[in-house]
Amino acid sequence: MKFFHSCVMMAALAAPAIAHGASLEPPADFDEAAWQAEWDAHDTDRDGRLSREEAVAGNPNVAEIFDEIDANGDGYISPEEDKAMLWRAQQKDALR
Ligand SMILES: [Ca+2]
Ligand SMILES: [Ca+2]
Repeated sequence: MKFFHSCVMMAALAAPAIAHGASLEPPADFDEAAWQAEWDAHDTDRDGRLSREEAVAGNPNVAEIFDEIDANGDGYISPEEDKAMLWRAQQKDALR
C-alpha cells in the first residue's frame, strides 16, 4: 500500500505539468476579486476572453507562453484557462 500511495503522490505532483486544461482547485489564498480586477483591465473589448493582443498588451511576457495558457488552442485565453495557469504556477511555487 505504501508503494501505491507514493505513486499517487507522484502523479499528483506531475499532473499540473502534463494535464493541460484540466480543472484545478483554486489555492486557498486565491483572491477572486483581485483576479477579476486584473482580468477586466486586460479584457479591453469586454468579450469575456483575452485575445493574444490583449494578453500581450497587459503583460509582454505572455507572448512566450500564450499558446501554453491557451489550453484548447482556440486563440483566446478564457477565464478558466487563465486561472488554471495561475494555479499551476502557484502549485509550482509551493513545491519549492
Ligand atoms: Ca477580450
Ligand atoms: Ca482558449
